[in-house]
Amino acid sequence: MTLRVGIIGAGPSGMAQLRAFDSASQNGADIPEIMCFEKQSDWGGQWNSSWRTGLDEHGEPVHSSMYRHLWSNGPKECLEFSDYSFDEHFGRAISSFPPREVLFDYIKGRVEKSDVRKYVQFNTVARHTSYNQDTQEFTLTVENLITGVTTDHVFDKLVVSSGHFSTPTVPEFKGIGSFPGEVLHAHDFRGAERFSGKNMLLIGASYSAEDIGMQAHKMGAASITFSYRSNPMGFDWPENTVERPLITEFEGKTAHFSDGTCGEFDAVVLCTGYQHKYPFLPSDLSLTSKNVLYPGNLYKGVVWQENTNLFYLGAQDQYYTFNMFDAQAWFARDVMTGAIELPSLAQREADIQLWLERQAALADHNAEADFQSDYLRELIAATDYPPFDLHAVSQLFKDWMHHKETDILGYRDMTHQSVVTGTMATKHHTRWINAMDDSLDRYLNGPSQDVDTGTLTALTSEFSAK
Ligand code: FAD
Ligand code: NA7
Repeated sequence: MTLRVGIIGAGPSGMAQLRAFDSASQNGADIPEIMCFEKQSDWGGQWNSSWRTGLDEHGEPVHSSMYRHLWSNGPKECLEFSDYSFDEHFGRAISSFPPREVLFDYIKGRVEKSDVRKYVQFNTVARHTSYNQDTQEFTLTVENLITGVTTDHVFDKLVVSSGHFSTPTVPEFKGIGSFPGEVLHAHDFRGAERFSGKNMLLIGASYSAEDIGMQAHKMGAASITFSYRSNPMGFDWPENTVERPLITEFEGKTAHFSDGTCGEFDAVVLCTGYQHKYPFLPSDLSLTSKNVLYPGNLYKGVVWQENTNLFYLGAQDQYYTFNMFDAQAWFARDVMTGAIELPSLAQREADIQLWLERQAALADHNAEADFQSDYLRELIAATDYPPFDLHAVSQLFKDWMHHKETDILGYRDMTHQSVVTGTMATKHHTRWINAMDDSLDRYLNGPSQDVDTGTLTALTSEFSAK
């Protein structure tokens, strides 16, 4: 009987799974019966961002946490597909840190070359899953969000690729309920323009805090204060930016910090991360984890330990992204088809423990990048995913982190070399701090295009600052 594969989510991870089967079929392999369910009306996951906050047009939680003026926060050379280069997609060299729409275009380009879109049911949300031990089958209930009709589908293998940066972690702080200004979580942040002239407080000390803080700076915020729980980010911030330890309480507009200092603020952004949340899975199949590089209970970070018919893609914290999802999808595919034979439960557990011990000993960000490179090395060695120089990518990560340390506002102006094609990125026509139009058109075609009056002010500042 033909293998029946269900995929939940058509973001970069789900798209990688579709591409993995597509690639095998091009090499002559039988393709399983595949059904992919995507609750949004298009694929791309986080990269298919929305202006909406809270609930979408169907009353479902808005998925994407991305926002206007989001530019890649790592070099594109660290995430390049090894079977579909940036050169192939754009037909020329581009810069190392493109904006969201450009990367969205890139990930769509690969899957649009094949006909895998036919496997995806859009506007369709996974609601419920059960597993029958006797028949070893999953029954997945999905709802068509346009018609409201639910249907059941039976699968031999189930791939969870629904992402884990959508359900915000929202801690409580004494007095925050009486704060008279705006309070929002990073998930609902859509752009910093309205924070021009404001005193901003950002709680958290990771990617979202750093980027939203510097977006606010770019858009003219009066001051930015970061509040950290564990460690400060420690970058060489612009003059209007400081880091303070955790808030003890709010009193009106005033926030008090644990070092005894305080400040008055106009708006608070909780950059306090996200929860793993799989409301369509029973608890015995549902991953519970913090945002870490190696969640427990997943063999090779992919195969559910107690039920090897279940696979998770992209469940890790991410240095690598698109190419890691590929490595995982190729691995999951080969386990599903039997091309990779799984070791015993005990051997798998021993393997997981080794990775967890190594994770616990990671000393710094450089070691974390090496750790994830080693993880990819193992996965890629097990499949026919085109290998690439992981040592070189690890070095790119380290260079990038060093650039951030030396110039937090300028690291996106640096250029890096592709390990897939050897192409050196071009210097972008506009420095990130001055780039006020993040569209694909402007990115590719530069400042020579016609300017409408609505964008004239912003563009003038771009030109004059170059
Ligand atoms: P997602 O992109 O989250 O996609 C999951 C998909 O599953 C979505 O399409 C969603 O609609 C769907 N889905 C969810 N639940 C259901 C359901 N019940 N039924 C049906 N469908 C469902 N990575 C980078 O490489 N560079 C960056 O600069 C970068 N910036 C980021 C900035 C932000 C603010 C965030 C949140 C993430 C960023 N990332 C970045 C990481 C990003 O998460 C990954 O690049 C990538 O999008 C993860 O892909 P995914 O498919 O695993 O998950
Ligand atoms: P991360 O990277 O998971 O970071 C979450 C941050 O929030 C981290 O600094 C946490 O501090 C902090 N946090 C969590 N809970 C609290 C409480 N209760 N109080 C104070 N601080 C808290 O999430 P991000 O949103 O920054 O990034 C996620 C992805 O989005 C990433 O892939 C980017 O590419 C974009 P900790 O250090 O744990 O003490």
